[in-house]
Amino acid sequence: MRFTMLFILYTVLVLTLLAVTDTSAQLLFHDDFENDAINQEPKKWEIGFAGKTKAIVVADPKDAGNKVLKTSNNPSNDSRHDGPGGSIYVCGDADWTDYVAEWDMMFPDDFYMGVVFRFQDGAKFYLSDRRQGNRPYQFWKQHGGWTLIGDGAVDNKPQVWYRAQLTLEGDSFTFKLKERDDKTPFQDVAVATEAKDGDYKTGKFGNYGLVYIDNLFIGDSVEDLVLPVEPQDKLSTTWGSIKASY
Ligand SMILES: [Ca+2]
Repeated sequence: MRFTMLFILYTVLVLTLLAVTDTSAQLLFHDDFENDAINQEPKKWEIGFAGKTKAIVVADPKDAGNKVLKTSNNPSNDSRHDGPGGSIYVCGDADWTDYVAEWDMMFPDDFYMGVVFRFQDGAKFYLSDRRQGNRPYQFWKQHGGWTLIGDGAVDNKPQVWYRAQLTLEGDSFTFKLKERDDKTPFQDVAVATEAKDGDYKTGKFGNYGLVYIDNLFIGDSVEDLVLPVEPQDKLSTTWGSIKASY
């Protein structure tokens, strides 16, 4: 009996360890900028395209107690990488392929701006951006020039916090946008923009032009977009509940 009990405990422990160390689905990146200093560059990001602008962490224009990323210190029309030569800041790994990203985003004014993905260098990446008119939302491919690969629409206006979702699955890209306070799950939100393109398989995630970004989660699937419990805590919690049940 004693042996059986020990065997069960051992089996549970091994299974728990396997679950904790399972890397098949995971949160790949998270940043809420709360550990960054105001007016400094974000610590978890790097410069992907070195232009004339600087991304800095600032107080949220809508909530002074919250820190957010302001991706350029220049006005929006002086922050694009082509033309004026704005910088692109990126996060993540060069070998990232498919993932789901969700983040808060606010547009300072009615101009071109958004995010880049599968970023390889200043002339090889995909762009997801809003266009002028507070409605068009598109996917572009940068290859030294620009090719429009997806045309869509979603109502949006400046100075409002939105929650965005970008899903990458092989050569298929999907973008959704809703107001941040809207509790509708993304699975019930209409697709704003879709595109298919197979040229760039890997790359980092970053900004395009001047946007405000906060609460960025990137993971293998929607289920992974939560902050993990520390493995040690998970293990001791499991052990505690096992011991308490005997
Ligand atoms: Ca924040």
